[in-house]
Amino acid sequence: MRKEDCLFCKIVAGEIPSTKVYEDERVLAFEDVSPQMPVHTLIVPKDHYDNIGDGVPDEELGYLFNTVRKVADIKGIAESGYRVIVNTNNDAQQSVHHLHVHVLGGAPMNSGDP
Ligand code: IU
Repeated sequence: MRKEDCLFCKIVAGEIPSTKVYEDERVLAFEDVSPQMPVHTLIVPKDHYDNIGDGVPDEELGYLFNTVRKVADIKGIAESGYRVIVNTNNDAQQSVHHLHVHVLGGAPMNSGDP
């Protein structure tokens, strides 16, 4: 289900353009507009959840996280490695309140990197 005035719902609907990495009936992966690493892709469920604590069904979460592997393959970082981040609420500085997974990689990371 969609939420009014949600940026990522608008991206899912194609109302705001994005650089698509992967899409199927349940999820969309697109390039982060402000990449923190050479590879920085976001994966969102097409249905709206504010964050990981928003009653996301197990099956939805499983599907979302299995998409990480597909994105890593597409972006060519499956072997070299990558970091997966899900910022949740204020202390984590979640800025877009539509559940999303950051997939970061493409270069060696230190502990202070994103
Ligand atoms: P966060 O986990 O909520 O902090 O991450 C939101 C991300 O969404 C952040 O990395 C932004 O660069 C990214 N983003 C985007 O890709 N397109 C946009 O129009 C906006 C934010 I606003």
